[in-house]
Amino acid sequence: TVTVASKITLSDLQPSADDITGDVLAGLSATPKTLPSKYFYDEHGSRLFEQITREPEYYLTRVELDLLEASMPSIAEAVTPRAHVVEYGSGSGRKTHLLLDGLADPVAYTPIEISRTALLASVERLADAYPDVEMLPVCADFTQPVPLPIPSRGNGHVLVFFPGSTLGNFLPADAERLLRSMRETMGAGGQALIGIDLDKEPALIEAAYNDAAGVTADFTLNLLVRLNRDIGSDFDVDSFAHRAVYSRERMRIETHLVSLRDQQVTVAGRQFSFLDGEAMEVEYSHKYTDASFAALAARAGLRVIERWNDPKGWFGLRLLAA
Ligand code: AVJ
Repeated sequence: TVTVASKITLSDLQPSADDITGDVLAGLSATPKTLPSKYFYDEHGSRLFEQITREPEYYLTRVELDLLEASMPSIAEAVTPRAHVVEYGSGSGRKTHLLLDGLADPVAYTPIEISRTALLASVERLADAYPDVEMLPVCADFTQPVPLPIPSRGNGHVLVFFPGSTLGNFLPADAERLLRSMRETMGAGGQALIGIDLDKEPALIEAAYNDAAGVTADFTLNLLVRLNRDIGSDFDVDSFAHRAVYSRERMRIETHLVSLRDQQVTVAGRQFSFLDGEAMEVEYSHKYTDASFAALAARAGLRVIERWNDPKGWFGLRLLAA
């Protein structure tokens, strides 16, 4: 544990460095080929995602912010007072502000984030705004159970905050595993507030992942740019195209990079052939119904104790307890 600035105590659980090359070689050897979406978020990718959230078609962030703001009084009533707020990911700050402003007397704030730079930047901003909230950032991988630092004002009840429908990026079995880890991190009497994008008219969902300005396409293709830079692969970025289609049956956006010609790609001295039209899987964004989310939570040993949906039923917040 190190004191980074007054009032900020970092727990550094040193997540093992990502083996990008290993993950990419494994993904390209699979049928169909896949690449992990977690590698979208280099510096440029994170900026492109922020830009996506401002595109007119990408309703998720706007609807969730409005829902959180409108529901905050009712959320504050349902959450056990004097919460130790534990956010999965460091967030853009706006949702965190709404939550910390609206809760009754939160004692501590712990973002859990794998990037130390993003983690420290976010708590340094928040420390000034919330002098009475102890900042206890943890550098770790939140898909594993995380031992939490104990606030100096006492071991309050934990409220895990996982907004943005980021859960939707995980395959159902992985989402279940993540929720199980969350249940352990929450501990006895803990709660979790989770944002989920809800199933709706496919055209609306597909538009959100195919914005007219092409920001989402740039975001997807940036994965190849960053791999070329960071692991020395030679993807010809102009010979791939972004494609995002909603599968009603699986209730998820399936994002692919489609090869625009027969071509070879070399990664770490190994060659991979792509056929013209071959689609490589790069991201899933699962959507939920009330029933499908409650069932997922139940498989992880969690119960939905309160729910809030926006007036159009596009996006939901769920309060879970063990
Ligand atoms: C940040 C994971 C919530 O899946 O909607 C946005 C990422 N991908 N557009 C999502 C994303 C394409 C986003 N999450």
